[in-house]
Amino acid sequence: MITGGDRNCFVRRNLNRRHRFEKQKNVCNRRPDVHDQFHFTSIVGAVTFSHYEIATSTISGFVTHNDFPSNPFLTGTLINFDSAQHVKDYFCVRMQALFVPPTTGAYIFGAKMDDFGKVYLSRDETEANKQDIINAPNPGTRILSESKNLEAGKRYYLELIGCEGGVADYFTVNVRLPDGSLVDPITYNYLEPITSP
Ligand SMILES: [Ca+2]
Repeated sequence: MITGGDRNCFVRRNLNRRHRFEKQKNVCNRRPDVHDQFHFTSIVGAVTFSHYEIATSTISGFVTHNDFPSNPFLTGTLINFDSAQHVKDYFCVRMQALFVPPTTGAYIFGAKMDDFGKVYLSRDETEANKQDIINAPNPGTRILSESKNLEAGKRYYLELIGCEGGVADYFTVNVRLPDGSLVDPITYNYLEPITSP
């Protein structure tokens, strides 16, 4: 169903792979070239995802825009810290969740972003204490954070912001655990939802 006038539309889609069943609710200002690309799920994921129709070549152009952060073009939740690929050109995204370490030790975060973006980690579950740990000005390569000593079971606010210009687009965050294994992307079993948008 298409309704007009409300840009704060909430889209949640059920993508049941077994039955190839797809259900879509409450779609506002629907633009098929955008909405059909997102992997939203009826299972409420831990990652709050927001898409902004903002064309910019810098992060500062994104975070100082009038639509950021409270007026996204659409929002939804994702199971993993991984956006859709090849959505469209000229947009920005924000992904937020709480990272919960399974063990105490040293963690190294990584990101793959096209065109560019930043990853923030807080020392606790609040956004107010976030610091940027990854700044990726160019697409393609996996950019690593410094090693972070984290406590098992504690909640750490984790955020990605990024923007796409043209051609390919993807935004994903991964992590190397203290035992050396790589979780790419960070999956739902290491994440909890943020407590406030
Ligand atoms: Ca691109």
